[in-house]
Amino acid sequence: MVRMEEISEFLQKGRARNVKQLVEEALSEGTAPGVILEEGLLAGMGVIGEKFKNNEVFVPEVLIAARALNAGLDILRPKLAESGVEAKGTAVIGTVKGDLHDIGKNIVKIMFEGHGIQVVDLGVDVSAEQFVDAAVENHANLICCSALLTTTMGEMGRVVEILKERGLRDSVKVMVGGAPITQSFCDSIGADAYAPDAATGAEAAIRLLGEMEG
Ligand code: B1M
Repeated sequence: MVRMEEISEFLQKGRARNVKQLVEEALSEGTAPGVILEEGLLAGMGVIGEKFKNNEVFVPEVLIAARALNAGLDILRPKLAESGVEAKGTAVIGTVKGDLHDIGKNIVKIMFEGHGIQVVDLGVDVSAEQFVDAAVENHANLICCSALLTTTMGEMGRVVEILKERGLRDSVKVMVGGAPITQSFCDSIGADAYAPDAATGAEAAIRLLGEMEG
């Protein structure tokens, strides 16, 4: 019988092939897809997220673990759909207009997916209008903006303004992050959350999505 801890441990070591094999085995033994997701894959990614936050692992380890997560998710995704396990919400993510830095944004995306949030990745150089349009198109509850340049962070305030102009402010939350962003900047533009790192960002996203449900 495959133990969920084994899946979690192989994921943390970035062993994609082992993760894939164990997920297949666990499914064939009759373990529920939701259990494999929560107690195997997401538990393992949670450990990586915590270690990344504490500087115990770095970008390469996160990317390798993410590859293993995806190998497991590829097997699990159709089974999850069949068994009715729903994503915890949808987030639109991107790096703001004029800014091409995407390493941090990609890690935030990984951590979100590791927490069971569906992510629509708009890439880099994304205008405020594009963020809002994509949120509407994808029925997203959360817009996540990353900025690495002091010259581009102003675009985040535009996202909040456009949501207000379109009467969407109550239905879409806004999270901001990136090296030059601070809590006081977040407060000054009226965004809903700031996170200093990807793991904290994923936790904040779960909290915001929960607030919207309740
Ligand atoms: Co650029 N760059 N860069 N750069 N670059 C910085 C940001 C800079 C601080 C370097 C410096 O001068 N010391 C400086 C900005 C200065 C400022 O504005 N105050 C700078 C500059 C000036 C520039 C150019 C203008 C240089 C030039 O051409 N003259 C140019 C701009 C291009 C553009 O965007 N239009 C430029 C270009 C580049 C490269 C293309 C060479 C490359 C980017 C490659 C890529 O991303 N694909 C690059 C890089 C790599 C950096 C540094 C060295 C590293 C950034 C990085 O990836 N960090 C950076 C210096 C530095 O930060 N030490 C620098 C690792 C990453 C994991 O961290 O992105 O902070 P970070 O993400 C973290 C958190 O911030 C948080 O979670 C992540 C993981 O925990 N987070 C969020 C991020 N987004 C979040 C969103 C959230 C929540 C959390 O919620 C929505």
